[in-house]
Amino acid sequence: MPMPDDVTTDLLARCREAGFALAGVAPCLPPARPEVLRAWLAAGHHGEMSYLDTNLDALLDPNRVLDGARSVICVADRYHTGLRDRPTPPGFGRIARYARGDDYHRVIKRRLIALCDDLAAAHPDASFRACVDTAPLLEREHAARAGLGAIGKHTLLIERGIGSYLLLGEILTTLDLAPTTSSADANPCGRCTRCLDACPTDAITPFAVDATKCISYLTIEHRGPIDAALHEAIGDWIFGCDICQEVCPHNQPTRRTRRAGTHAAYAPRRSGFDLLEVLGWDEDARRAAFTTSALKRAKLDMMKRNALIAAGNALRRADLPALRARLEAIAADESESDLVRETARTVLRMA
Ligand code: B12
Ligand code: SF4
Ligand code: SF4
Repeated sequence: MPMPDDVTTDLLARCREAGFALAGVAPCLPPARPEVLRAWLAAGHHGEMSYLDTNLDALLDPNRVLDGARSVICVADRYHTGLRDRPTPPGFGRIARYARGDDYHRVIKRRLIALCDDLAAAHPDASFRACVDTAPLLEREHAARAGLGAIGKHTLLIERGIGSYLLLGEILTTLDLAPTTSSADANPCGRCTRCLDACPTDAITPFAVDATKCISYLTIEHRGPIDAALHEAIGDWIFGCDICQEVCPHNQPTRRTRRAGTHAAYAPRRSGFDLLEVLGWDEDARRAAFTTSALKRAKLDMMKRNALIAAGNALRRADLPALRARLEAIAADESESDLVRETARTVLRMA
């Protein structure tokens, strides 16, 4: 027997007080399409993200994430209104919008833990686990089941009137809460294929992304050299990519989306970096530039690799002697890592 509706109503009010743009409750169920997940992994579309493979049992059974879990309290922060970036000068590298303000893992987790503490005081026999991103949980599917939005062809959760610039978090609990209305069966796309057409690396097939082709994966997760055939498609992105979201009709700014607002913690500090600055970083400079930001996931040599690729793309479009000279110096610098030096040489051969 689920708990009375007013427990859920009170909980959702607390989520809103905690500043979440969206909140809902779903029954804690295994994925509806386990065969899709298995096939995605079997095809190697997760690349080096081996944690997805090694945690397959937990992805297929959320009870392995929290023993006896009956419900998932799902929340979302909105981090961007959809306004376009101002044009940037050649030699500038862009970062994805979710990483332009404070690190969402910390911003969301902190508030979820406070909610867990409140809930544990009111329900001492129940268990709670706060999750943001890193737990083996198909977050978008739980969020759709809790009515926070529906999954688009680019695989991201979209809420009508707000869009997909959302970051998700959950509380798994042994409480049997009354669920909110699911939106898991809604199709937000119809016949639209804009994200598939715009993805520069053809990483998207409807409702699936081959991570090994995705610029987000290549620039943030992949640690080795990036296939030269993909360099040009990476354009000026040096951390993540927003193209499939930029083109989505649900993310185009309207009076309603602008009114919906975003959480203050994600107010952008910058939209990217001058490539010469990144190429001159040492570890201390990287750390200083990345404080409290989700950017810290990329190691120094990965950031330099990404900046070199973006520099190569800039050099093909504009005459930038200082940038070219820097690339030549890096290619000859024995103190740089093999990854950085080799990327500089590859880029110069193509520029
Ligand atoms: C691994 C990962 C990635 C990988 C792989 C992306 C992917 N699409 O899976 C990479 C590094 C590429 C990536 C990139 C990004 N990510 Co990411 N990522 C994750 C992570 C950690 C796990 C995702 C996962 O399990 N993938 C495995 C695949 C197989 O899962 P799936 O696509 O959901 O597969 C299911 C569906 O395909 C479904 N399905 C199959 N057929 C059909 C048919 C229909 C009709 C429907 C509806 C569903 C459906 O069934 C499958 C099996 O259950 C989640 C956090 C989490 N724990 O969930 C964040 C997460 C998905 N990422 C997020 C973000 C913000 C991004 C980026 C936008 C960041 C950026 N700007 O660079 C990009 C977007 C790229 C994109 N288009 O996906 C957010 C998304 C928020 C949202 N609005 O949905 C999440 C939820 C993190 C968070 N806590 O907020 N990410
Ligand atoms: S994030 Fe960029 S590369 Fe990845 S699927 Fe979207 S458009 Fe393609
Ligand atoms: S761009 Fe079109 S197809 Fe892609 S997610 Fe948005 S609505 Fe769906």
